Amino acid sequence: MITKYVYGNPIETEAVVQNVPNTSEKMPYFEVAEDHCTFQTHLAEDDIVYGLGEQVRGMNKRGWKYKSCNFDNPNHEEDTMSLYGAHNFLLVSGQKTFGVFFDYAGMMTFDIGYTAHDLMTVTAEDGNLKVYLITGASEDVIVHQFRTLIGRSYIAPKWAFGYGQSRWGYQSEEDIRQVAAKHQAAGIGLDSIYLDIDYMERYKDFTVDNTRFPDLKQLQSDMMAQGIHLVPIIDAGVKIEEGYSVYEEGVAGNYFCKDADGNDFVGAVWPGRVHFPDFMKPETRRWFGDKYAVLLDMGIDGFWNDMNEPAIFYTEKRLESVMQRINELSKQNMGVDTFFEFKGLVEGISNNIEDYSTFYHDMNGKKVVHHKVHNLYGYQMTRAASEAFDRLSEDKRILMFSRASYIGAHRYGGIWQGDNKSWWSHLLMNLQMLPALNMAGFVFNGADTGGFGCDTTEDLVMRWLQLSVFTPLMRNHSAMGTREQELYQFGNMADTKKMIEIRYGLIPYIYSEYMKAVLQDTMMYRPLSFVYRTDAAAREVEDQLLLGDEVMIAPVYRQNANGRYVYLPEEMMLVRMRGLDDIETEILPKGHHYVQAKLHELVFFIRHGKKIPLCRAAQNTEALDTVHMQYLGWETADYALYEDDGVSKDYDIEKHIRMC
Ligand code: MIG
Repeated sequence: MITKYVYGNPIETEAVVQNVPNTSEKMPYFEVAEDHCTFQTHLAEDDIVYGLGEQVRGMNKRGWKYKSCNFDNPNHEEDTMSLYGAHNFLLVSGQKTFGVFFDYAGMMTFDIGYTAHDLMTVTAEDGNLKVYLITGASEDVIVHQFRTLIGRSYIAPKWAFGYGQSRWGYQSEEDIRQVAAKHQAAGIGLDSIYLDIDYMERYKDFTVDNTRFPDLKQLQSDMMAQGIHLVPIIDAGVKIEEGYSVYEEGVAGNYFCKDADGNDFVGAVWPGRVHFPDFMKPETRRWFGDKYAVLLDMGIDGFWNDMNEPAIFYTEKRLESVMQRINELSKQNMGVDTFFEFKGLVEGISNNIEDYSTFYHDMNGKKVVHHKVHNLYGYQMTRAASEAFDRLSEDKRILMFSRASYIGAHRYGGIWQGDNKSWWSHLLMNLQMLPALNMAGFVFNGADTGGFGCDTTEDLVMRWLQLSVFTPLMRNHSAMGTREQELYQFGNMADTKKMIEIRYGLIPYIYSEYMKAVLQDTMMYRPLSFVYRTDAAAREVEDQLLLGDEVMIAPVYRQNANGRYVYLPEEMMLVRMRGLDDIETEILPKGHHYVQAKLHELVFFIRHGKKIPLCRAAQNTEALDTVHMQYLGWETADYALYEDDGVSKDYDIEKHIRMC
C-alpha cells in the first residue's frame, strides 16, 4: 500500500507517475516535526536500512550520515556524504518493514543511526515536500510498488550490453582506430568505443574537432562496419563564444540559467566560461535535445551526459572575489592563519555549494533559485536528450546514461557510478551499490571497470571484469594521466580475453534478466536477505548478491586472494569458469565455505533447481547465436528467456519470453 503525505507547497519533481491521493492522516512510523523539516523513526536492534541509491558504504546504510546533494566528487571515500545522484528512497527491513520516498528537489540529510544507533532522522531544508510511505508483505513487494509508482525504467539497446572501451585521453581518430584494431587483433570482443571530451572542438557541445577527427561520420561508419558503436560524451555547460551557434541560439532563445540581475549566469568548466542551459524549462529541453541530431545524423546511437550536477570549476563572481582577496594577502607577509585562509580560498573555488544560490531557473514563469532544485538538474538534462531521441529516433533505441540523477531520471536513461578509483575497495563498492540503484529505478548501470582514477593493476582489472561480466554496463574507463588499462596493456591478456568471452556467453541471460526487471518493475540485483528473509547469516551478507532468480554472485575483491569465504543460504551449484569451454561445476551444501578462485577463474553460483543459458562467444552482440545455447545448472529446470531484437521498441513481454 502506498500512502502520500504532502507538506507545504512542494516543487514538482515529476519523479512519480501514478496518481496517489493525499492523505491528511498522521504519518505512521515517523515523528514529523511541526515545521515538516524533520522526520524521525526508531530503529530496532536488528533493523537494516537499505536504499539511498548512489552512496558509499555498505548495502546496510545504518551507522552513517548521508546527504542528497548531487556532487562532482571524485573521492568516493568512507566519509563521503554525497556522490552524483539523489535517490531519496529508503527501505527499512526488520521489526517493521516499510519503504519511504522523500520527494524533495533540494538538499536533504539522512542520519541513519549515526547520532544515535537506534534513531533515523531525515531532514529537509524546508517543509515543502511529499513523502510516500509504502508497506507490503516483503521487501520485494515494497520495492515493486515503489518502482510502479515511479514508472518504467529506461531501456538500453542490446548492443550496450557488449564490452565497451573508454578512456579520457583518446585524442584523435587514429587513437580510436587503434583501439578497435588492437581489440580485433587480440580477438577481444567489443561493441563500443567511447569518445570523451577531446573529440569536441575546444569542449564545445555538438561540435567536432576537425583536425583530430577530420571525418567523424566516416569513422562512425567504418566502426559500425566492424560492429563497434561510437559513444560521445555531452557536457552540461555551453561555451561562451561569439559565432558558436549553440551559444548564440541559447542566448537568443533565453535558454540559459540567469544570475540575480537577470543576465545569463557565467560559470566555468572544461570549455572555460560557459552558460548552463535551464533544463527546468520545456523549451530549453526541446532546444538542447534537438542538438543531439548533429551526432545522430552521423549514425551515432549512444551518448553519455557528464558534468550535469552541474559541476562548476569556478563562477566568475567567486573567482573575482578570491583573486581580490589573494591580491590583498599577497601584499602582506603570509602568516599561518592567512596561509590557511589562502589555501581554503583556492580549494573552495570549485563546486562550491554557495554558488548554487547565485543562479536561477524559470519554472513556469516563476524564478526559482538553483539551490532549491539542485538535484533535478542532471535529471532534466537526461530527459532533454531522451525526449529528443523519442522524436528523432522513433523506432530505434538510443544508449543514454548520465552522471547526475534524481529518481525520475531512471525513466530517461541509465547512470554510471562516476569517478571511482582503481582501488580494491571500490570494486566492492560497485557491488554494494547495485541493489540500491535498482530500488531507485536505475537498472541500466555499471561502474568504470578497472577503476577511473589512479593507476590500476593487472589483477585488479581481472577481478573487476569478474564482477562487471554481470552488470548491464560493462565499460573499461580510466582517467587521463593514469596507467593505460585496455586489456591488451597487460601480460594476462589471454585470461582477460576469456572473461570477455564469458561476458558474451552470458549476454542472453543478463539481457533477459535486465529486461524482465525493467518490464516487471523488479530488481535485477537483490541482497540475500530479500529471499532468505529469516536466515540471520544471509541478512548480514554484504559482499554477495542475487542476480535474477537463478544466480548468486560472490566476486573476489581482495588483492592477492586465491579465493574467498562464501555463505550459501541453501544448496547451490558452484560454477568455475576459465573460459566458455573450460567449466567445472560442483554442488555445495548450505553453509559457510571457503571457495578457491584463482585469478583467472570466474566463480559464481546457481541456485538450487535453476538453470541459466549460455551461448558461444562472439566478436560483438550482433554476432551472438542465441539458437544454439548450452545450459548451466539443474537440467530439469525451466528458464524463462526474454529475447527481442534489441533495438526496436516493441517490449511486449508475453511475445518475447520463451521457455528454455
Ligand atoms: O572533470 O570528461 O566522470 O568519466 O572521463 C572530469 C572527462 C570530467 C568526468 C567523468 C569522467 C570523464 C571526465 N569527466
